[in-house]
Amino acid sequence: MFTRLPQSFSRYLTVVLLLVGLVSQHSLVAEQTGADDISNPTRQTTLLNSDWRFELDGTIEGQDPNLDDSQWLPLRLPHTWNTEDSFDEDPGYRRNASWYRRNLVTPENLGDEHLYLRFEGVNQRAEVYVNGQLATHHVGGYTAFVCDITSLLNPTPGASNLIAVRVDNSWDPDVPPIAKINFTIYGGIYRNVHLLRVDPVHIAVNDFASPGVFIDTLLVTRKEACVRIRGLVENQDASSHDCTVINTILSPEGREVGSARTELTIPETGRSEFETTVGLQETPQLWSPDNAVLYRVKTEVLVEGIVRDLVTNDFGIRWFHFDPEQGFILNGEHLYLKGTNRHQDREGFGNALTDEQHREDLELIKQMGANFLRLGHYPQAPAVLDSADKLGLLLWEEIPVLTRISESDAFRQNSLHMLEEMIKQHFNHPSIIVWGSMNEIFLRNGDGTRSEPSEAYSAKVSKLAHDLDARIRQLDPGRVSTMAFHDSRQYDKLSMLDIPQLVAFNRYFGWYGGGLSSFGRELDRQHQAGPERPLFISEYGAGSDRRLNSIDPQRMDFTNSYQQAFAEGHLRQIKERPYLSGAAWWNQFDFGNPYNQDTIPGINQKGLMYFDRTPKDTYYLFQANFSDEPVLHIASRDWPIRIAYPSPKSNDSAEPPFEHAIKVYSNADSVELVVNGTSVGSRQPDDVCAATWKVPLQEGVNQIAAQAKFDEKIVSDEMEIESRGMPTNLAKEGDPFDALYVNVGSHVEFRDHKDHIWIPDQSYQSGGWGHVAGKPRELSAEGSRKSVDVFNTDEDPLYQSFLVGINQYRFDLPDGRYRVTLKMNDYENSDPATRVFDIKVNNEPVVENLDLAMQADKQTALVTEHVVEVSEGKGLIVDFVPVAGEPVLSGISVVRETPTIKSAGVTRSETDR
Ligand code: GCB
Repeated sequence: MFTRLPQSFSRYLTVVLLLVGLVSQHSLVAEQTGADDISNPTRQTTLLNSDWRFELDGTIEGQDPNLDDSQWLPLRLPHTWNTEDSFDEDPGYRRNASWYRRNLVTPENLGDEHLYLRFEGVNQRAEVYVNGQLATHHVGGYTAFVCDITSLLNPTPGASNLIAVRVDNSWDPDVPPIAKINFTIYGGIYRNVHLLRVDPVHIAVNDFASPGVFIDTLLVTRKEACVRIRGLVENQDASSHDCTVINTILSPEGREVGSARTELTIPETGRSEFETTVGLQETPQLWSPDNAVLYRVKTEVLVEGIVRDLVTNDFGIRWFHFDPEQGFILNGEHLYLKGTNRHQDREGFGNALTDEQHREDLELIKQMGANFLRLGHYPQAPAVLDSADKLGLLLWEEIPVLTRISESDAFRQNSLHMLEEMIKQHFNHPSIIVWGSMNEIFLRNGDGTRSEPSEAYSAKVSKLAHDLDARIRQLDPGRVSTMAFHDSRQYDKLSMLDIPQLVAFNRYFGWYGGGLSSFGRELDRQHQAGPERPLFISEYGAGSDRRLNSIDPQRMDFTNSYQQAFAEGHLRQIKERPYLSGAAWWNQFDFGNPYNQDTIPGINQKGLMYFDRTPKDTYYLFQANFSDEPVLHIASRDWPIRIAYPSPKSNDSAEPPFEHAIKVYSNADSVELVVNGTSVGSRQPDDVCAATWKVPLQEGVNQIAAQAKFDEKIVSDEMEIESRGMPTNLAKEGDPFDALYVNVGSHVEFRDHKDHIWIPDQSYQSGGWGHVAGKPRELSAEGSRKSVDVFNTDEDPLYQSFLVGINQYRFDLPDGRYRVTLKMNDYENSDPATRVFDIKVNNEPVVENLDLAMQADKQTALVTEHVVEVSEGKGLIVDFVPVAGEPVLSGISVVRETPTIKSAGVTRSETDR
């Protein structure tokens, strides 16, 4: 006969048997995960990501168990319904409610144990129902929440229970973020869901969804550490319990290096706190980006000698502070914070990333050599925090209170609640050093406009800023509070720079406004104005598009060339200012940005990596500056086709060949460049690790190689760069013309999907080509040079610049048959008869009374094509004759209909059509 074992002990036995593979798991533990691994005999954590069904229509009674959901979409979490619509041409994206449902089987032997659901993140309002009854609701899309579902379950073992979750990402003035903000609020259950099974006496799981145990180091030196462990134990039994809490500290190698016992009485259906300090019985192994060692606290709760709950929590031992003159000091040593920012979304997935994808992102950042990451603008997934701890990335985490606030009390309460959730949930992560409470809060006024805020509104903002900051300091005095300030007088007026412990600036000199070199001057001014304030740059950045380049890059042109120049200029100015604690580029990855269009609709393109995580050349600039590993990269992956421009004075393509600038990013002492097998010399990279050669390239494909020696190791990089000649004298004999593509009204080269390069515009010169009259313009939103979406095309950048009031476009072509393509869009009108013009080709009317608003709506691409015979050496003349308003033109291409043998234009002509 077996005697009946105490319940917890029998669970312990089951787990041991599972480990040696003697019994099979029942269905609930099919997706076992979690930090509570093999050493945990008491609680079970099960991933509940599979077998959900989804219904877009949130107006139905989705919680009703009698509702048939067999036609709902089966899916696996994480999930969002906004992967596509934030990027299409319809303005906006779906912000509404939807339903998710899943079945949950009542486990065998549940006894008096409790079942909780834990949601890592639901954007942004959630109502959770079990068997038709509301179990909980939660607001805020970026923090976890937990609910006890035990009493709502059908208690019969094996019974089905319906879990239904209504998720709503509608705009809600009471839930931060509220403004028309610059990132997508993807709706859905977009992070993991877990089921927890715990003894009635357990470490609290729903104390702001925290781990229930809070670990910090009250005293740390190189020689010793004193660890404080606090926690909350919950008793769901109807009788009180005397229990013992045993905290054991395990070294990174798993050795026991300290422990403490605390006796506790917990009232019936109540909670009790414990707090203990443990001196480490070894010289502490300090956590840092170079040595990300994690200690572990094992917390056991025993009643009458039997373990009723056990949890483990990792932590790190380190100390730090920010100094106004010396910057950031970690474990007594200066550490410059080499930083970047991260939004969590990714191409094709929206915000619904798997843990593996989150980890990949953090690894990419670590490989770049960064040691600091700002999680802008919201708390991120547990996988992110865990990876940062393990990889050694210092973190700034913040709540999404940005751009503006709502004046309602609910907004204020929700902000404070989110802050507490964030801090309590992530308290034990050694990676976190800074808590952020607000970002650019005066970017817009309370009503969403950019006008001067009222005094009443300003006072509310200031009050909330003070309250959030005070709450940070109260909840976590071991870390530092911060806010990100943009360029606004309001902060000075309200003395807001004196609120946080770390003052951080978002500055975009050389992008949204101001000159590149003003950046450093502004920092010096701030440093002088508040010499007692430690300073950090929380954002600086410029956007780029792999299709755009220029030999004359300019502010906000989205060329790779400008992004590189901008980043180099900033890195230089940052390096020159040792009082700065560090700086974080905005942003590591391109991200979803539904309102402010750059050159790709719906995407903020300031990433060092594209939305799909392909690195831009600029990624390697940062890697060369940040990393201690050898870095060598020919910075032209996004500019593989170069145009050999003739000298502007020349009317003759026999001029000396155009010299192309080839840049290499490297942290080597010296780099050698080899072009088509011949060395063009060695160079020492400059103060920001860039070395540039001017080299003539041969027409067609060139082999470019760079190599450098790192100690005894030779590192090399190579790529092909194609050079395409561009004759000035189009009709010149022996240099027959094939095709020309012109990005009208722009100084930028645009590479289309067939690799045609739409070259910068110019005014007409005899023997050559160009426009006659017209004012260059760019599509812009809100008075800045930011672009706006052009519909019916994915060649937005081509249409975003144009000539207004153009009279004529001329090409002095040799005789032959050509296809002429014109690209246009009306950038300002949707009313008929406001912009009407005729188009004539060599005096023949080809389009009459072209009313752009009638043919295509405002900001919609319109293409016309015409085949024309050029004869008698007269060349090609396209006239734009105004009937009403001014004619506009965005792009023009001329392609010879019968390809010549030699390709002399700027394209491989026969692939054109
Ligand atoms: C900022 C904001 C950030 C934007 C960024 C930009 O200052 O804090 O949310 O995405 O500028 O790219 O405009």
